Amino acid sequence: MYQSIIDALLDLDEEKVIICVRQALESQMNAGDILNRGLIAGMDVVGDRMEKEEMFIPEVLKAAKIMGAAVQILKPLLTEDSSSSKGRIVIGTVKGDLHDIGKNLCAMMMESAGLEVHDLGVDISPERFIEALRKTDSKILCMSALLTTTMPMMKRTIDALVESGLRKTVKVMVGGAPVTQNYANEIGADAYAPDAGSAAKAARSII
Ligand code: B1M
Repeated sequence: MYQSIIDALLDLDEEKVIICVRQALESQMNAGDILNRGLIAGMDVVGDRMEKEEMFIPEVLKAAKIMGAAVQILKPLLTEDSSSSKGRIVIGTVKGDLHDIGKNLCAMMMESAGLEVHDLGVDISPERFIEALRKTDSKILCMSALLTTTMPMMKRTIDALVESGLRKTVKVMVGGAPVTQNYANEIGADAYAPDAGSAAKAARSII
């Protein structure tokens, strides 16, 4: 079943992906497994094909759109019900980077963990992160980066946070495919999470 989701995603067949996801749910498969072993595994193959120039940007965008539609079906099953907010966070993809699927998953899992999430979107400059932290009085800054070339923006944002005086009161969490615990330590982040589920848990434990 996971393979049919991957195949349909690679065929860019939205209808078939949706049907496969629904069928997987009907046969009692776990929503987290459908996400990780079907949709995310499929996007990994899309990435490999993109690297080998077997798939091009418009096709990758279409795959990302299909993934987004499928995640909407899984969303109620991936998230717990949360009535009261247990803290505020600001999240965004760093400046120069337009990847948002993983960041959106993090935001979704954090919301479901009871956090008030201020999602700024993609291509967010250090100044915009700082402005949002001030405006919302959030105590956690979450940054996502998918490109090795945009990872240094995380450090630039932390430096700007220090300059603004906010670093003493704001904890910083970083993540995204090329980001590692070592990199997080190197740039002085407080936390690193490899996936959306652990990002939500880490944010909760920081709060
Ligand atoms: Co881009 N892209 N892309 N792309 N793209 C990658 C990242 C790449 C690895 C593909 C490849 O070559 N194999 C490669 C990066 C190489 C590198 O830097 N080492 C790449 C490249 C090169 C590029 C362009 C430069 C291509 C070009 O123009 N020539 C360009 C850059 C544009 C820009 O950002 N300025 C580009 C463009 C795009 C699209 C716009 C077409 C599209 C993005 C659409 C969108 O996001 N709305 C796209 C896509 C879809 C991908 C791949 C195929 C899939 C990414 C994805 O959504 N994965 C990707 C290949 C890959 O990752 N295998 C690739 C699924 C998602 C759920 O995973 O985002 O990793 P991910 O999130 C995970 C974890 O990382 C974690 O949680 C999630 C799982 O639960 N996580 C966090 C994420 N953020 C977190 C934050 C946290 C904690 C955890 O705390 C705060």
